[in-house]
Amino acid sequence: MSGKPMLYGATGCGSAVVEAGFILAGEGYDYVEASPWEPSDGLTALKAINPLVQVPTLVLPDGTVMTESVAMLLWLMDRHPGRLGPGPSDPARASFLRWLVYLPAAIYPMYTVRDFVDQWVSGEKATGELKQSTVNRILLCWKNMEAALKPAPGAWLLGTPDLTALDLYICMMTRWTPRRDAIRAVAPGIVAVAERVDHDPRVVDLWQRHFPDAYKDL
Ligand SMILES: N[C@@H](CCC(=O)N[C@@H](CS)C(=O)NCC(=O)O)C(=O)O
Repeated sequence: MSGKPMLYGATGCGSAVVEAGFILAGEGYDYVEASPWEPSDGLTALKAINPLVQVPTLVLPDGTVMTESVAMLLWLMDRHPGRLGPGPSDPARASFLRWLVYLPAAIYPMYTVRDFVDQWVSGEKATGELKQSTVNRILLCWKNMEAALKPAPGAWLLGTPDLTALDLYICMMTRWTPRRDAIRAVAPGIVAVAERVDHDPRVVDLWQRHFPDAYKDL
């Protein structure tokens, strides 16, 4: 053991935002690739610690297992006050928390359904309809967020001096189906912020590793 937290992740998956959080916080971590879609030693190890077999899963140096990307980001914020988002006394904190939870609570579960659609319904018609329904819901969620936040051009999502965990999440999640062009049609300001995060020098290599030009999700 290196004494660092061990992150179980997968290329192009939700673990990317946690890696970005570690980088922005300046905290070291070890990484195991454990794609839920491919047999591997990492996946076998993941199954032993997370019965839902989801990434990200984080094992802390004391052996504590964490699931839920937002919990990991908040854990990092606790350890690195002033990084990744407004602190408890900042007036922007309530809005930050609202949208920080909204992304994994309202949008991410749509991928739990669509990525393994055969677990929910069977038959070509039903699976096609359900997948389309998830896209409709994802777009509605982005549209609601855009209408509420009205992102200002050239700023981070909440107008904070530095980017926050919220900016990192939207950079990652707008890469997923139905992807940026479709999301831009309902949430142009959010996609503009995501594109700004793409080019942040602290995380540009990370995004390139997770989302190379050939990246395609399910
Ligand atoms: N609520 C979890 C969702 C994690 C999640 O759904 N991860 C996907 C990969 S992006 C996964 O592991 N899917 C496999 C499955 O749900 O069986 C979080 O925010 O971390």
